[in-house]
Amino acid sequence: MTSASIDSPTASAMPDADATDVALDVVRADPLCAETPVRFLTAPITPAPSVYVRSNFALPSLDTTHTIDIGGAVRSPFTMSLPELAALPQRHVTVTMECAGNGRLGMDPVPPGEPWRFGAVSTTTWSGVSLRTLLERAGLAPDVVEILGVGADAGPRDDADGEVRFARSLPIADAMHPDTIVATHMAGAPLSVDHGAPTRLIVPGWYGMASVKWLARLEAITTPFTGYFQRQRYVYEIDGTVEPVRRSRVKSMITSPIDGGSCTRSVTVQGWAWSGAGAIARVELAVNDAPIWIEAALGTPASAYAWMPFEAELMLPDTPTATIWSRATDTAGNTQPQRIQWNRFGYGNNGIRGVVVAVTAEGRSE
Ligand SMILES: Nc1nc2c(c(=O)[nH]1)N[C@H]1C(S)=C(S)[C@@H](COP(=O)(O)O)O[C@H]1N2
Ligand SMILES: [Mo]
Repeated sequence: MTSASIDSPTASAMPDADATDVALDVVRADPLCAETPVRFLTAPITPAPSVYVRSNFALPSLDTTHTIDIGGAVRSPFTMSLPELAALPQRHVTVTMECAGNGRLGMDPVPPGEPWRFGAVSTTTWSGVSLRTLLERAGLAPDVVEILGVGADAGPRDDADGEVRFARSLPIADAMHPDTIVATHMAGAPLSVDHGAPTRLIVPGWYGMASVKWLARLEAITTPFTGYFQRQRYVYEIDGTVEPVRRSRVKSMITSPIDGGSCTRSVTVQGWAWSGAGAIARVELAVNDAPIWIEAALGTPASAYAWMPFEAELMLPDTPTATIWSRATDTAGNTQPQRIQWNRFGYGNNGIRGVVVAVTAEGRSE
């Protein structure tokens, strides 16, 4: 393990003394892009005001008269109002959602894009109606391959002509999964504007870009979508090849001790692991350059889509600082790589990461 790959900025790990009541670490003010501060990442369910926010364009202001159009290659297109949505059977899903750009600052060289550190990930409960219920009512044509979610937000982009609207597609199987929902609530309260009020998609297991906010239209399409956010952004672009970003890669994060903090040699290490490809099978920890991986104990996640808690007791070496690494493996057999293959826009950084701590000698006051 090289210390180069732990290049982890620790600004959020060392908040100002009076910053403890700040709910979010702002990455960009307008439109708001903000991370969950590390001190809130220890909670299994992220406090609602600290759920990360990522918006590409000026926020659309939609009110309670907002409706969703369901159309495209369907038997009976229709328009759904919010009261009609509220009258349908409600589903609740607790989901760990991560922005595909999370950890971009840990890549070398740092790719263009919002400068996310490691807090663009949160876990909360979303409530609404299964997307499937709406699609069944519309009646999909037999040749439908994807469902397109279109947001009410749009704006100019440097590398596109005219206005670009936020839109993202899902394969039929993911769209028809009962836990893919058209959500109206987060953590038991109506969605805030930042989180997509009055209604958005939630796609468990996928990076955040699939969960289209300010949902205006659902369209059944018979050829794969090729819009801006499917082919120019939220893509893994490597040596000219382009692959849309989809499910979340297996990843882990140590939340205690915190990066840049201190601890005694004998320390309880805790954190979270998650994957869009399956449950977490194993989390291992290592210290400094020792090629010895110690298996952590796994706990019980809040749901099948929520991050897995892990914990282990370690004895750190008698050195002033130590780096503690975590590495997760999912039940599909994916393990976090030492370092990801660099991609042009800096998505999907699930490379093994270490937290650097100052080691306080026991029995000695410093
Ligand atoms: N309409 C619309 N939906 C969107 C976005 C957006 O800019 N516009 N951003 C996406 C991205 S990149 C992420 S990571 C998630 C973030 O959801 P949150 O702001 O509720 O955390 O919303 C997704 N849905
Ligand atoms: Mo994102």
